[in-house]
Amino acid sequence: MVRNTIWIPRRLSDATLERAQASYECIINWDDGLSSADDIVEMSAKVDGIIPCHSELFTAEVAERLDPRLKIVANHSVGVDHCDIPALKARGITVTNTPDVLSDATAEIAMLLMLGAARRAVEGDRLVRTGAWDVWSPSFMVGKQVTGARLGIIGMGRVGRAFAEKARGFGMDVHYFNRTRLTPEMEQGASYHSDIESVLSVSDFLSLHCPATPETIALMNADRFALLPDGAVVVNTARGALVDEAALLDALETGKLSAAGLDCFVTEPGGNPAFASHDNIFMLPHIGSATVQTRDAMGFRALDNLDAFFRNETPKDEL
Ligand code: 8YV
Repeated sequence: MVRNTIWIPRRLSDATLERAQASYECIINWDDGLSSADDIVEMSAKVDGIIPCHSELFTAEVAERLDPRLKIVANHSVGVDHCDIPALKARGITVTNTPDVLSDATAEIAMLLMLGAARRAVEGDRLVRTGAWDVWSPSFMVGKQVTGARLGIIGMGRVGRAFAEKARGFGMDVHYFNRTRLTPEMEQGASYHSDIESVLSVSDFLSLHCPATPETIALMNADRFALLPDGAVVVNTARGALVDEAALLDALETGKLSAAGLDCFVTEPGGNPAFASHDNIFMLPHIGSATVQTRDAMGFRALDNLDAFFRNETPKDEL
């Protein structure tokens, strides 16, 4: 039987690559470097499917130029803002993602960022690491406590709900905004707010968990930061584009916000150099889903989608 050929443009987990090679002719980018629009177009003539990460950009311009051989873009990500889905569909290309399997890992990183930002992890780590820790006092490095505080979540999808569950374990009072209200079973006691402004007004801590779409770009702008309680902490593990980074810096510099925890940035890789001098910004390089278990699960979910597609079935995660 002729095996389908797929392109894997990033170094996915070993288990994923092993399974992929058992089922497909694989072209693997062992170097793990980024692919340009021209690279993607060139590869599309050689393969039936691609498993890209969020780092491979399938813009409308790329979609237009893709070779008709390419039939499926089986993303190794839950976010699909790197894909122009209508443009890909217009070319008859099936697009899938990997929901569910990364929710806990991403929620863990949100928790790490929230605690690290609230308890001044950057500053404390530097003090000890550099040998500059030469004093202790009860008024030293005092932070903000999460236990009993109000947590606002924008976007109560799978990751938002996983984070809410973990936050309840810390005794937080969970509030949320979502386009539609959840069922009581899914709410688990969280208070629903029908508009973003209302949830902001009660968010001692705010965590963003919505996708980047034209409607959510710069969702957190100067006007919205102003609505948060004084000294709020903002956490973003979703997409950098949700935050107006200049407005965030402003809010930190005026003391409106006490701290921020960020795993994603408008510019990636790289981040925002203007953040570097602010010890009250706890930053990670987009590693929300980077655990062994979750990387395997993401790779397997993308392969499940490919396998279904090539069996002429509808992939579970077709968008
Ligand atoms: C991934 C992500 O690290 O799934 C997403 O949307 O942003 C991250 O979990 C990345 O996309 C891997 O491809």
